[in-house]
Amino acid sequence: MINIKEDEKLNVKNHSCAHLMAQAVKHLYPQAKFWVGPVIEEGFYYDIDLGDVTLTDEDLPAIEKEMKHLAKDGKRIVREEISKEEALKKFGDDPYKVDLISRMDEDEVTISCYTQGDFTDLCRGPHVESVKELKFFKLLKVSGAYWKGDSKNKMLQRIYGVCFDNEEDLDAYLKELQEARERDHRKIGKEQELYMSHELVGAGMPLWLPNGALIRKQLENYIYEKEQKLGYQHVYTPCVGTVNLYKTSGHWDHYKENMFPMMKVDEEEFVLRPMNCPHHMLIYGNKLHSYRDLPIRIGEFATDFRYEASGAVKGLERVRCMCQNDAHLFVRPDQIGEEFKKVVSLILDVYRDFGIKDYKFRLSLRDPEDKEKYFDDDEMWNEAEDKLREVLKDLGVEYFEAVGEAAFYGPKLDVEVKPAVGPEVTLSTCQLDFLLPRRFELTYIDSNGEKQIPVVLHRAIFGTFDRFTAFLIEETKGAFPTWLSPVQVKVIPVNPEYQGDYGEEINNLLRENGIRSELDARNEKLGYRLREAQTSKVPYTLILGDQEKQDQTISYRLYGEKDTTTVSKEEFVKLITEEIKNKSLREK
Ligand code: TSB
Ligand code: ZN
Repeated sequence: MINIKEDEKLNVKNHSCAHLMAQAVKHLYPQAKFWVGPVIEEGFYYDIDLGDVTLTDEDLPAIEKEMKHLAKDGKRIVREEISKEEALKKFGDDPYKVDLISRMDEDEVTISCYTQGDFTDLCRGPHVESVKELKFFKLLKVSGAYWKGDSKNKMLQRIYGVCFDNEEDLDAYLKELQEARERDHRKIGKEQELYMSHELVGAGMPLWLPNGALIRKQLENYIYEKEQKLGYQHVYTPCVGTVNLYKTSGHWDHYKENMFPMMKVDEEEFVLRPMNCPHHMLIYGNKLHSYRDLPIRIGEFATDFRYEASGAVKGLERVRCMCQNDAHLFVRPDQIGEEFKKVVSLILDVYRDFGIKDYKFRLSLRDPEDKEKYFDDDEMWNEAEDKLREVLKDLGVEYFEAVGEAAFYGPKLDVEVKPAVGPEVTLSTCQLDFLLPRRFELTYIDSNGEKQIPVVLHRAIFGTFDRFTAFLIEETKGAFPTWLSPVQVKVIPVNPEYQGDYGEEINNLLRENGIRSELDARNEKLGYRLREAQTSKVPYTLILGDQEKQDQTISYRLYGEKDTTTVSKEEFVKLITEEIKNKSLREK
């Protein structure tokens, strides 16, 4: 999808279109006061105070109509520079503008304004020459947005729109947008009853429904098995810790704003944990380790709580209660490269299994000019960063470097993906850490009998089950591969009166073989039942008529296909069992 903000010409056009929209809103709602109207990746928006009026999407066509009318009028957009005093005089009765003006840099002596006909707005510009150039636009939606993004402030109305050079581009974009909305995991999550939210539980606290829970369980089993084979040891630890635990780890000082507030129980002060590293450090420290024991890999499917701004919370993708597919790997410095390579290989392996192709590796490094910001051990940093690069080169992995983006405690590698709607997010992560083992005074005994400090690799392959599931829903558009589908087979007797018993027999046979099958012998028309199976995206629909019953066969139709194939019932069990065992992907 095109990034409008980054396209120089479209950026200007969209900005001008935001002004045109504001002008139209002012005509229709004279009480309107305007806050900011920036260009974004998807077009533009304007935050508006309409007093007591709350807009809905149904109000947008009237605003669009007024915009078209104004655009036809063809007024020129004229720039003017005025002094701060003049600006304050001109916009003195508008608290939003006064706020903007007073926050401008001291050395900004003049302020630019843009006027088109009867509408003037403060703005840096640039703009198109005349509103006449704004022909192909569309207002997309309206939503509430707190002034300055702060929930203590007044709720303003945010109208989103987009503007293009011609009709074709606009149509193509709207079509893409529609497709993205169709793929949005929040929409599919609701349709397929994968998860829900409830205000009584709280924002960003999803409840996994049976269908979603089934998918998650498959993911857990899948990655657990892989990790076990790779020598991980899985643990269970509580999702709270004392404030002292997080003071020891440093999170209390450096991560507090992302944490839920402290709660007191008797004399102990607890926090809901935002990360699991401290617990795993304690497990490592529970016994003595020799250099021969390393690497030690402690894994956990661990629930964490993080404060995410209410505006940032999004479906399963950005939650406040999440479950990480976490592990902490304790290694000797000489093992960093090898262990890191194993983690990256595991990421690649998993992405291959899920058919994920569209992702970027980002290697976050220290800014050598700004060493203050980082854990102080030059040699360690240089060696580690070189090693990470070397591993990525060895594996033939393409990546980009983000200098200055490393954590205080070490460099890291993240995998970035693009959701259907909204900015990129991180799925997998692997972070090197020189510091935490020191804070917890962790050691191992080297070959000379001396105490040494291990290095830790924090890694999450799925990231969290929440975010990974959100991504998977969007990747597959809800048509999951058979091994992950909550319902794998729908058995439909053509006429339940005549083939209902055969349907039941087949359904039982499949269930006995561990296949998630459901019988639809409702007294509904065949077409209706077939259509319903289709919209639920179940991979296999079995259609059983007289012929099938007589021959003891099965006719099946794959999701998204029209043809049916007839096989013996034994053959069908065999083919679907193989497919599930191999975790085969569906054709796209
Ligand atoms: C990997 N201590 C490390 C861990 O050992 C850690 O917590 N890293 S993290 O902060 O990067 O989080 C791990 C992963 O959780 C991220 O890569 C991301 O995929 C996922 N994640 C982070 N925040 C959220 C959130 N609010 N909702 C859903 N998933 C999230
Ligand atoms: Zn960690």
